[in-house]
Amino acid sequence: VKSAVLGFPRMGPNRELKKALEAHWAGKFSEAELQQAAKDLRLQNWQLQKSQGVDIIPSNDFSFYDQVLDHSVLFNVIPKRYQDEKLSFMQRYFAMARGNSTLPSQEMVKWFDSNYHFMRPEFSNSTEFKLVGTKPIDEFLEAKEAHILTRPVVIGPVSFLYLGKAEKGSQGLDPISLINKLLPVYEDLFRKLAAAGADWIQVDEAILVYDLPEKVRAAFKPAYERLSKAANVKILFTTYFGDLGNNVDIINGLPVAGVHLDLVRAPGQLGSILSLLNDSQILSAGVVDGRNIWKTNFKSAIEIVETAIKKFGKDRIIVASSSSLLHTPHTLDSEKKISEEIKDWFSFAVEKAKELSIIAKAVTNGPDSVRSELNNNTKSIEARKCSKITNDPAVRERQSSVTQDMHQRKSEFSARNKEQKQRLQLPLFPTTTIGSFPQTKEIRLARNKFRKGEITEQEYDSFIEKEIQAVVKFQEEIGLDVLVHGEPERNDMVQYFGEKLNGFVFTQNAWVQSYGSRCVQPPLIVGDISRPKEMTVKESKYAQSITNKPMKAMLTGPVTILAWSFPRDDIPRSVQCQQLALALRDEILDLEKAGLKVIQVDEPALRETCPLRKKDFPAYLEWAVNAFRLATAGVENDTQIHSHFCYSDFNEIFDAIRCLDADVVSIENSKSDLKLLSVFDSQNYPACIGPGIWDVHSPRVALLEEIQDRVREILKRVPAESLWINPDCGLKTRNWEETEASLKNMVAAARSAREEYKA
Ligand code: THG
Ligand code: ZN
Repeated sequence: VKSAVLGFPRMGPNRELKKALEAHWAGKFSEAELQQAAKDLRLQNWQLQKSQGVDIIPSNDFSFYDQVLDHSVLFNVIPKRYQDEKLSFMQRYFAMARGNSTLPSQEMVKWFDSNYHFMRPEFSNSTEFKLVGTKPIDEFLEAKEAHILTRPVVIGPVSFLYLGKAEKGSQGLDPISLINKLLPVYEDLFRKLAAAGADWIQVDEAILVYDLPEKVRAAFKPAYERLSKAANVKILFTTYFGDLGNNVDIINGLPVAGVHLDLVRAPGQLGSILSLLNDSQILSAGVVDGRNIWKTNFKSAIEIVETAIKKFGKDRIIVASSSSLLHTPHTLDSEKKISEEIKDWFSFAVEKAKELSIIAKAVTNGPDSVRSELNNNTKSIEARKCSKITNDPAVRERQSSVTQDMHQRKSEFSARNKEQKQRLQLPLFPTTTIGSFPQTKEIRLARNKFRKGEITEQEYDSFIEKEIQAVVKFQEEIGLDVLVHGEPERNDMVQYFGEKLNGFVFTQNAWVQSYGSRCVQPPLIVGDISRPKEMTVKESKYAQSITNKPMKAMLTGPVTILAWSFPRDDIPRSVQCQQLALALRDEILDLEKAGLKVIQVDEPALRETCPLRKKDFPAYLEWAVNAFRLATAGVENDTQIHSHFCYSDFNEIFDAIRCLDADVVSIENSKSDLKLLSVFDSQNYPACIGPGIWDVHSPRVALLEEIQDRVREILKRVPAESLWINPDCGLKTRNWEETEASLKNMVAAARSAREEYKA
């Protein structure tokens, strides 16, 4: 029985790729230097996996930015706007990824239910599929030169088309209709890989975990009939992130040499697949979690693999990671501050590679061949189960006493609205921002110095106070109505809370790629969650004390903290979410007590955490919405609760957003041509809305006329008394110059709208 990894994190142990990319973009690192750094990292990753004993190592899992973008470029799926330019290959690639001085980037979207983002392919009627460059072949040969025979990874043709969209100007085009034009290029690629010496190709058709239109489902069989005959190379038809559900019938009779299944998220599908595969097909059993950081329970993993072996025999089973390990941090070795007791519960990418080889040995040569590894694993698993750290009776007791009315504000919106108006005395079309202000070099530097102990707590606190003073003064001067403190003390909107809550462990170097060169350090939830003390009150209270304008306190909501952390796998997410909600409820009541009249609780991850199948939405939305309500509903009527949503197609979850019962909802909207607003319009949304007035993700300054036009358009859809005016997201990644210019225009537009409206 062989072991296999489906993909490895590509940033490097110390985010070497991020650093190389950002140096290159800054003009400090040539393209040749960048290519060399990438080559070194690839080799290092292959050798690392080999040294852990992995038999089947992936290639073409590397990417300078995103693997889906790589495929678009490889197949010449390059929208016209990027073709007209006289750009080099790499310049065009990075223009598609992140835009350049004249071109915006392609659309970036969430990869299934993960915190990874991919660049959405754009197809048009004139898309001419052909191979551009030889990346998968080059990387295969590069590994071969180092005496490592890899299994190249490619995105399957059906997923590639389905995850894409029609290019502007080709509206009405259904990408899936292009399949017959696309397949010859896949055939070409497979032939070239075979000629280079590949015996297997991992073809990822991850969309099989979605509810798919019949047309898309029907595309698989004919496509794989063709591809299986294209070249003398075996296809591993690869799915992950969930259950195939009704799509399992696609596997039946599919002419591929092997199938990979995610048996971590959906162990129950093993039986049905075993009966579907024919006598020569191979099963790759994904038993080591690619989406979380927990040590694999060898006993249960081996049991699953043994079940498969019983039916298929050892030669036809591969032990694999459930998905690519892209979503896990590089290695546990870098963590020097986590206590040994807790560290023993984790396994990051390198350690998972080792686990795979141990499981493979155990089932190939019998458990005695790895006896001490198995015994140690049992000990770790038992220790975690029994640990005082994981179980906090006080938290459980509090959860058991949660009542229905704790989810309910004291009065309904219309009554609250009156009291809030009375107390806040805001003008028509109140202006505000989403919370964060530019995170300057100085801020990052001070935070780092404090972290390293190079400045004292007093020095750091007074630095933060000065930053808050400056931001408050700035907002007063330009005339915003509801102010924020700017969040200079926060690194990341989730990591920050993870570092302050009991039940979490945070890491020094456990970075995971979010998009391009950007990474996040998800905190690890290890035990029952509680709040040892106030988390944000000091800064918000201080900020309110230096202004007469209402100050808005800023929190991340329970669903989003959970979504962007590594959750526990021993209790349901709904239980963890409720624990977070209770901790936040206390924080919110403390903020209210401290005099904050407006409190924003952001839930940008509400949509992405949705289950992959529609049938599972209602159960999820119920606990998610309840968590938000439990966190926020304790306040008085005249305390105004805001929430913010971004990166999401939230029309689909509109009912859930309404059920949050927030007083003001701000939404990222500026890119979507106001389409999103129509749903608020058509549903008679009861509360206040702040549709994003300009796109903060672009360095462009929003012009006064543009904002004015937008406000007029919005006023056709949103009642005047419900409208707030704000940017579409936090300003953390912008610089001060852009921020000041855009905000001044925004305030001016609000003022002129008030005049126009009166007239
Ligand atoms: N926090 C977390 N997850 C997220 C977001 C977030 N997922 C969705 C979205 N926002 C992703 N966006 C970003 C934006 C910026 C960065 C990461 C994700 C970022 N990271 C720094 C970097 O890589 O340079 C981190 C380094 C640092 O803190 O110094 O800028 O907001 N959890
Ligand atoms: Zn946002």
